[in-house]
Amino acid sequence: MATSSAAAAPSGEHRSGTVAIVGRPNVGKSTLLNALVGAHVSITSRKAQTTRNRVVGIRTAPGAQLSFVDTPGFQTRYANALNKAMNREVSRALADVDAILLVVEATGWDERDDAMLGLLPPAARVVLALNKVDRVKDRHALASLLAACGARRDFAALVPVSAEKGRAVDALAAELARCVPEGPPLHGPDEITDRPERFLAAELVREKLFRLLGEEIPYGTAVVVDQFEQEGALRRIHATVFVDRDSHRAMVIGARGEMLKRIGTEARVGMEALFGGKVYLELFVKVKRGWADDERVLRDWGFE
Ligand SMILES: Nc1nc2c(ncn2[C@@H]2O[C@H](COP(=O)(O)OP(=O)(O)OP(=O)(O)O)[C@@H](O)[C@H]2O)c(=O)[nH]1
Ligand SMILES: [Mg+2]
Repeated sequence: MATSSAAAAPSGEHRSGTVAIVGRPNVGKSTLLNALVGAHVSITSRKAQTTRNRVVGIRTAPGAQLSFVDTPGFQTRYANALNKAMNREVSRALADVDAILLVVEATGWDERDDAMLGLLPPAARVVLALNKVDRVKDRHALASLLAACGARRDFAALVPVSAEKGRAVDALAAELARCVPEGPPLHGPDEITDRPERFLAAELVREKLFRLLGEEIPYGTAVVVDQFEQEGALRRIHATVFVDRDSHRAMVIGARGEMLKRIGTEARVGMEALFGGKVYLELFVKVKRGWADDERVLRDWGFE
């Protein structure tokens, strides 16, 4: 076990592998993935359960290429079909990876972290990231948390990080690189995700719904891209926001359409930054009652 020391792979040796990022909701898994990759490939918000599908982000650095699988936060509180599909994504992501990055908050171990820890295969190589260390003022508390975490499992490394401030992210990547096998890079240096732009576009709309709407409504929304056309450097995208109730439709649209306009503008800015080209985005809002508990609809929308 080691705390954050940032040694690069020995010269001449290249490592390559897959790392699943897991943890309870809202600990900063997606923010950490984006910091590791250096691009906003996975959406984030201050609300729990933002991520719904696995998203792979690829980090290419001298000596190592790591494919990170971001996953939904593992939780046992809600049990509709969508939540069950989200937990299945977590279990699936744990199979066939070279290492696991378990994320907890540096402000303290939570009993909900135990549920996640219990799912990790006993033989897996697990690195523990204690994220949001920027919020910890008491160094002694952090030291005793590190000791307590070390007693819970034989972690390959324990690394206090701040995904948001970019603190110790390279050191964390170096620890993870040690956990994956030697091998050549499997992706080109410009490849940063396995997900198509169509998926990323829908996700960026969903991110703005999570960030801009109240506490309840985002959980009843889903986004489907109906049309995605590229004309030179311009992408023309039509997407539908599905909501669970009529009253939610009115909230998403807002007075004089102001809310929908803001969601559209912010999503478009995010897409233009990620895709590196101009985007024309048109959004529609439709009601589909009970979609989050409808297995058939969920399958149509890409949940397995
Ligand atoms: N202060 C602080 N906040 C952070 C840090 N990393 C993430 N956050 C915040 O924590 C919140 C949750 O971040 P996400 O990356 O969406 O968390 P997640 O674990 O992917 O959440 P789910 O997908 O919902 O499970 C956001 O408001 C982030 O800005 C950090 O290092 N420091
Ligand atoms: Mg997430």
